[in-house]
Amino acid sequence: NEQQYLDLLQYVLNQGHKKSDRTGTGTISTFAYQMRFNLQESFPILTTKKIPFGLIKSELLWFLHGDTNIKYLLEHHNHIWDEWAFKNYIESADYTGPDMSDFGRRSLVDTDFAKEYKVQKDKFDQAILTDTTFAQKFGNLGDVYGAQWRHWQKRDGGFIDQIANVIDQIKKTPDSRRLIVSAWNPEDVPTMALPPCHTLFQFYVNENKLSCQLYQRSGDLFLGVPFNIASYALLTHLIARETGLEVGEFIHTLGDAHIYLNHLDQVKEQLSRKPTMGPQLEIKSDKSIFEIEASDIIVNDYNPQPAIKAPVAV
Ligand code: THF
Repeated sequence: NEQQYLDLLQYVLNQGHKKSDRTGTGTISTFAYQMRFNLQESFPILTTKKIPFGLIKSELLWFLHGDTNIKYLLEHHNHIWDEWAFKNYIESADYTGPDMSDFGRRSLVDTDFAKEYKVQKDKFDQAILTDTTFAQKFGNLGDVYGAQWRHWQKRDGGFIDQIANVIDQIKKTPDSRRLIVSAWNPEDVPTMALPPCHTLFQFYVNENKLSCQLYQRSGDLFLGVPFNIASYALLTHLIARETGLEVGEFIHTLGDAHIYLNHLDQVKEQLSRKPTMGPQLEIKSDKSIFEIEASDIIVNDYNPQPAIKAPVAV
């Protein structure tokens, strides 16, 4: 299972071409790649570096609740979406602190700036956590995943709950070829903090087993993709449990599959490691998919090698 991910890293190192990107960091990139993970065997969370599963759980539950405000994530000590909210804040008229433009790149090359950035960012996080009005104004990322999954806005003023609908369809018409959830809403893309990277997913039922394929338009192979694999594997488990099915496969299809140029040393370090046996997922609750809590979900026998730190491109 995990070897496929390592093969992808090696493939992009070998075949990737240099490509500039939105964030100005630069990448090596290839187009179109597919991996298949058998969810019956083990839970696909990497063992060649430590992946913080707690962050994956709180992010997925945040999506499933239809929440788009980083306040919930901060309450669960999850900071993976902070930068995008912080960016909206410093570009607004309400921000009066020191110049924070281009903070992602500057904090990597300028240690004084990095200190100041940390001060401003901690202040921002505290304000989100303690000031409800501030959180409503600046914690919201726009109509990102949670909004499209649970309340896709309709022309007539109503909304569509794609997750509830797809669960219902899997139960009633498991052979359907329309078991699809789309996060890509062309009308909303221009106003989103970040247009969805995981664009669309489809379920498939065979021999009482539920499989899921994700189409991801853009994949940050070192930081994001290991999260995305584990996250969609968990989602498949949760939907299977909700519909009374076993798990089948998770198929991950990538569009622009890239390694950021400032992740190359980390990738080489990871490729020097050997994967070990994957863990097993356990869900210790009979609460519904919308009520389940992070503490109900655990991975057993997860013995990863040490984490490998890398900066995230904003
Ligand atoms: N933007 C970019 N450039 N890459 C992404 O992977 C990405 N995401 C989400 C939105 N925008 C993105 C955010 N997901 C980490 C992991 C996932 C993220 C963002 C950041 C990260 O830094 N992971 C660290 C651990 C972090 C921690 O411990 O706090 C790691 O080592 O894995 C793709 O969905």
